[in-house]
Amino acid sequence: MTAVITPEAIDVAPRPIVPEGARRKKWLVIQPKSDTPLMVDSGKVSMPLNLLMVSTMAEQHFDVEFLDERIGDKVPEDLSRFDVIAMTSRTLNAKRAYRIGDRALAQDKKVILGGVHPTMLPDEALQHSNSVVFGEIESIWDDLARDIYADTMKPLYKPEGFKAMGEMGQPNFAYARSSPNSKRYSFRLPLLATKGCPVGCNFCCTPRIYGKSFRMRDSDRVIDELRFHQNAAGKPDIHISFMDDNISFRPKFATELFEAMVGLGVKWNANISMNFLEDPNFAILAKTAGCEMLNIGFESVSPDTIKYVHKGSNRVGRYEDVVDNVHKQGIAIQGYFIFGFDTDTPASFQHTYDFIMQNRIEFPVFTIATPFPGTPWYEEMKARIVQHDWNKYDTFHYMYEPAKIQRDEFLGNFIKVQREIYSWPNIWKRMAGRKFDWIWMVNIAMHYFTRRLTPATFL
Ligand code: B12
Ligand code: SF4
Repeated sequence: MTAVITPEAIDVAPRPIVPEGARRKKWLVIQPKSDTPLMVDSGKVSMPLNLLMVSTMAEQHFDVEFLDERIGDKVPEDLSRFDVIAMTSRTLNAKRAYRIGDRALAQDKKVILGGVHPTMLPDEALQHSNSVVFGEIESIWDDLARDIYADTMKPLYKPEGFKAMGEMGQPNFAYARSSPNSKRYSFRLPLLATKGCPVGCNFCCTPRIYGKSFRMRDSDRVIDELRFHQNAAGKPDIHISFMDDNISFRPKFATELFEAMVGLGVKWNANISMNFLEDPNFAILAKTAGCEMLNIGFESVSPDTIKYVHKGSNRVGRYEDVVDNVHKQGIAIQGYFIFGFDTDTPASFQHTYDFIMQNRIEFPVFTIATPFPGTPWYEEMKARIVQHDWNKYDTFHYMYEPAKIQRDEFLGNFIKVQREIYSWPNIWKRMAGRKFDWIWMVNIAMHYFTRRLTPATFL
């Protein structure tokens, strides 16, 4: 039997979000700084695209004030001007977000926590807030906004499904730019073309938040946003950091996007999984589209470790071809390397060193394997973790004793490999022939930073 849909059923008007005649409520949106002892938030920081998106959603129905503690903005002691305090949090700034949350609750404010850490541990986050948003705000927005006005906020907002990216608006950068401290933001503007990464590495939070989904914006909308930034800057050569988890997961989309970017004059960098770079044409196209650096998670040069972390997109046997394809186009590589998995041995440090030096990786980043709560790997490692202070979940702290390396040897080698890679002669060897630019400056800063490291730095 065919269901009959009456015109009345179609005409039912949705409940308005702001009740007629109601006062517009006021949000304070906060990017908390982290209290990690390392230099994660030092120097220039990138504009928090997540909170710009949150503020852009919120401004539809609320007045919004925005502040970023990382650049020196101060959270007022007295929060009486606000109705809602909305914060984002990763694990490394969760304690700070919770402290602010407690203070706001004590002043009878509504507190909303979102971002990776509250998504992973909503019960913990709820002890310091009224509501936790699982994943992205866009997919639950109408319910949350309506409930705030109706004073019926739920403890958890979890989307049934994800909203198409085409329906998401362009973030309003005025929130970040209006701060008197905005000069502490990097000149690289954050931009999003896709969301999700179905590769499924066991240490990564992304698959837990977005599952196997991978969504893309219309490439035309991305181009519009780039043009918007060019117009605002009054020049074509702006610098963009794509915040995508993995911009190339659908090569057809990435190809279409990069082709549309050719000739725009924008310089950019992006996270990319390396299997797409096995095809030399991909790097050629990326270069023509303005790419100056690719952020590649090599993670390890050991096939056993790659298998252990379920990183199906990395084939160790193809690493050198990938690097070669990228370097032939003059694109620099920020290469991520993780130490401390159970598959690692003391020799892993030497192997990694050899790979980096032989392939002249311009900007290697060394981190310590960190089981983030909510990931499948955290469950596996939980009983062995010796570090329980969230402030230290910044991927630079010692978390547990790896199966084949004892702690002091591990930390000694972790320092040694960094010092050697960033020694003057080795910087010179890796960078020779490259014109002096910001990647040189990073190497110089890393030289001095690595001289200061001691085992205690990582405990
Ligand atoms: C791009 C990126 C970076 C960039 C930019 C960071 C920045 N300024 O935002 C750079 C390279 C600088 C970076 C650095 C680091 N990163 Co990072 N990064 C990412 C990545 C790939 C995307 C983040 C992003 O901007 N996405 C786009 C925005 C629009 O989406 P979103 O962040 O998910 O925000 C949405 C929702 O979360 C929600 N939401 C967020 N906040 C709030 C708040 C409220 C109130 C509400 C309602 C909703 C809400 O709505 C938002 C809009 O849709 C994520 C992976 C991921 N998917 O989260 C890792 C990720 C966040 N990074 C991670 C890590 C570990 C780091 C580093 C520690 C790495 C390192 N050793 O240097 C540093 C820490 C820097 C710092 N001080 O925080 C981890 C964090 C894990 C954890 N549990 O904390 C992630 C999850 C990757 C992983 N390994 O799983 N990162
Ligand atoms: S490839 Fe990168 S973004 Fe994708 S699941 Fe693995 S670590 Fe996460």
